[in-house]
Amino acid sequence: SEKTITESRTGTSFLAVLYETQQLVGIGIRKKSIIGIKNINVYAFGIYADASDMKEALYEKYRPLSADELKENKDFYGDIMDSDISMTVRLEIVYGRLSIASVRSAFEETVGSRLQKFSGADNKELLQRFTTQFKDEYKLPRGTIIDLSRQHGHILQTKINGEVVGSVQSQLLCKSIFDLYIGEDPFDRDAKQEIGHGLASLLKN
Ligand code: DAO
Ligand code: DAO
Ligand code: DAO
Repeated sequence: SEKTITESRTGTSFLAVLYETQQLVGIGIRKKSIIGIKNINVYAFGIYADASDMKEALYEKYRPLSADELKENKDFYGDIMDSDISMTVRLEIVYGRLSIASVRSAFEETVGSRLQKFSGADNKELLQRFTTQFKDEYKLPRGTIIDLSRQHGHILQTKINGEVVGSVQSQLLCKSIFDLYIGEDPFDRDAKQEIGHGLASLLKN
């Protein structure tokens, strides 16, 4: 059977390798605080990257730095987000009562703020055109797996439980998605450390 690694706080397991060439570099949790309830764990996430793409894009530039130095280097994360290295964020839903309305508003808030930050424009119309496709009757029960994969050419492909639900070609969108996990204000800071270490090791090994 295929090798998996378990996120201990949620008990979620992640495959060590995805799409044949992408290796798991770290796991984290997306939490959300709600008034009256404490922090809820919404989903666990795993970040995957292709080592040969990493080397091709960044080996020369970062040759002088050690893995430990890279992990603390802001440009290193920025270059990974800007590049078109094959990477995936796999989300596994752990919160059992997630409504589409809340996914829509979270998406507009979190991804929307990054689109704004990186482009200086609010892209509101574009975002809403996208999020209104999330129909209220869709269900995202506990255990649902969503893959957000960047493919060559800055194409972001979204899959739900293995089924492709859409592809968008946009460097800005890809960067905005990865920024949620490895940017300056990530959802899970400890996970970012682990992911940074994993990405640096892929480049150096
Ligand atoms: O359903 O009102 C609620 C509470 C849950 C809020 C969670 C929001 C975060 C959603 C992001 C999920 C993306 C798949
Ligand atoms: O955690 O705030 C966040 C945003 C994560 C991006 C989630 C994209 C989910 C797209 C799901 C479509 C559901 C119909
Ligand atoms: O590059 O011009 C641009 C802006 C892109 C914004 C697109 C928003 C669509 C959101 C798709 C999310 C897929 C998870």
